Amino acid sequence: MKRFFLGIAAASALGFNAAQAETWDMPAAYAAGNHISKSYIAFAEDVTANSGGDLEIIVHPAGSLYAGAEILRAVRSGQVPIGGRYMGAHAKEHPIFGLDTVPFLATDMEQAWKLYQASKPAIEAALEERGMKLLYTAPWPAQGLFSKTEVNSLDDMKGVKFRAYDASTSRLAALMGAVPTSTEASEISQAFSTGVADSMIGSGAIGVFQKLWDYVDYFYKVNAWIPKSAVVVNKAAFDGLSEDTQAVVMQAAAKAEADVWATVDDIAEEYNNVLAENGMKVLKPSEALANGFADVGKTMADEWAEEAGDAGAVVIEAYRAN
Ligand code: PCA
Repeated sequence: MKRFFLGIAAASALGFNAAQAETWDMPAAYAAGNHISKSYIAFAEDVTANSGGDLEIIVHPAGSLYAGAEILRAVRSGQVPIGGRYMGAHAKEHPIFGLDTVPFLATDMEQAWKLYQASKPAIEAALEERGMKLLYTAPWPAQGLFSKTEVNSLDDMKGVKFRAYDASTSRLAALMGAVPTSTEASEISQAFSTGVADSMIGSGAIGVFQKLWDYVDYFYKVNAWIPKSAVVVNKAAFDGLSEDTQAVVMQAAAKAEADVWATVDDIAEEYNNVLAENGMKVLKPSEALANGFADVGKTMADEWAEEAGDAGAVVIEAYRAN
């Protein structure tokens, strides 16, 4: 009997089984050590361990396989079966992808989770139209302002060189009168060391892993928005898995999602502590600065609503109702 089972195991290891063992490369844009990449790695290890060798997922962080801007297209076209990507950067393809980058709509994790739940059906539908499936999302800490010089109000941002990472942060720069330049997170050091950027919006996560203390002295906790990165899979690749392996993937995704949402607040605080330990001034924004951001936020919320139309209004309503 034992020998019989071993025989089957050997046969499937040699590829005689219908569902063959697969290895999936998973590109990701951000540093290996940050909480988003770590979540992907835990998810990948979970799938690899629990699929009985049917599916191994290997995460390639820091843009080493594809740059952030290319990841969604690579998954969509099937160049890679799976990827992790900052969702807000795709707002031009569908406004729902950018809802979580509308300033001040959700400013703590509880609100961010509600916003996610309210928008999830629309996000899933937009991905499905593009041949992809949402596995889970991982939140970034709330976004704050990094600056070389002290910023007491938005007047201090006029003409300042500002690193943007998507259309929303470019728009924010324009509304502040700053001068945007777009770079991947992996190119932040280069942008600041060559004087292309003197300020940026981001989270402590980026501040820590790009060692922003080498370039800037101030981090203002504006809590402007809580963006998410999404783990998405090519639909055909997912459908090609056995039912058992699909279930393993979905379970690992649910676990990774629960874990990262439950721990992000503590992690965010640790990141801010590391910034301070390295000499940065981690501050609450002045009232004038907070008000300035609130005004810009209103403009951007109106612009999003116009762009997203009735479908967007339904999502906002669902969010507010909870
Ligand atoms: N920083 C990312 C996106 C989210 C965040 O906090 C970036 O700077 O590219």
